Amino acid sequence: AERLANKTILITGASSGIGAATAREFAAAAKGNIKLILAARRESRLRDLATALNLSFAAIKVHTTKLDVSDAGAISSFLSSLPAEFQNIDVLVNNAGKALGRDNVGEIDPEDLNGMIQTNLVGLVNMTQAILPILKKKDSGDIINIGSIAGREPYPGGSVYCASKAAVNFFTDSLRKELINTKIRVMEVQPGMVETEFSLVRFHGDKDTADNVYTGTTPLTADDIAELIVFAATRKENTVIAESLIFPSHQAGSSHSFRR
Ligand code: NDP
Ligand code: 8X3
Repeated sequence: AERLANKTILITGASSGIGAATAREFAAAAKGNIKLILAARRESRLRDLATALNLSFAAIKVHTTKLDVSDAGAISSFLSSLPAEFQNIDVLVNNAGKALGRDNVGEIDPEDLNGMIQTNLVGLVNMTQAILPILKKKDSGDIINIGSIAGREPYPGGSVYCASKAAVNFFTDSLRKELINTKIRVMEVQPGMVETEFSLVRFHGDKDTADNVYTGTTPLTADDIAELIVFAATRKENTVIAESLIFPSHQAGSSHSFRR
């Protein structure tokens, strides 16, 4: 709790799943002694989460903001419209992301292609570039990017999503090296299967297909990932949890491909 006291944490994609759980976990770990900036496109969900957090923690300060990370212009106006007491960001959790479709190459919808790359890669890069000057100025802070097993082990029907997450991995690694002479920590959490709205989004709202992804398995919950993110952010400053791959106990990889 002391290591988080009075810190300002910015979480993208905080309206659902891992992002929302991470907001709750930071609040609990800091016993409310924290400032949270919650960003996503669905602002009413952010407001509901802020209301719940304010009810649970007397001291907490929560700022919610509608932000589409794939819109470069929106990122700069987001920063300039931050209330003064939220401007000194200490931790950026680049969580906003998605898979769109499970189509093989040749059948990928250009809108899905664009949606994944603009959010998972371009949005993450633009957010990082926007916040980095704040961290550099005080020579401290954390950037925690959400990658995926999909960025380490690609699978059929996931080419673009997997490529976007592999790009997150290489971007993260490059940035960590670029910042080696600073006290800024750059970290990546790579979840395996987590039950969130991820599959509902991937299958464009088809609930049956989305639910089927988890049938017969015991996926991780968003809270499990949130615990790891907050663990990484609360290590002593000599420690960088650079890359952590996290599976539910029934999973050991992404998929096997054989010609039979
Ligand atoms: P959810 O769909 O539950 O949450 C995704 C979040 O991202 C939502 O809050 C959504 O909010 C936000 N988001 C999507 N597009 C944008 C955008 N353009 N701008 C701002 N926010 C956006 O899924 P998860 O919680 O599972 O996903 C979180 C991260 O975890 C993603 O990066 C995903 O790739 C990664 N991941 C997930 C795994 C899983 O199995 N669930 C496994 C490995 C990685 P809104 O729609 O309101 O904008
Ligand atoms: C999400 C995990 O394997 O469904 O990143 O692509 S997977």
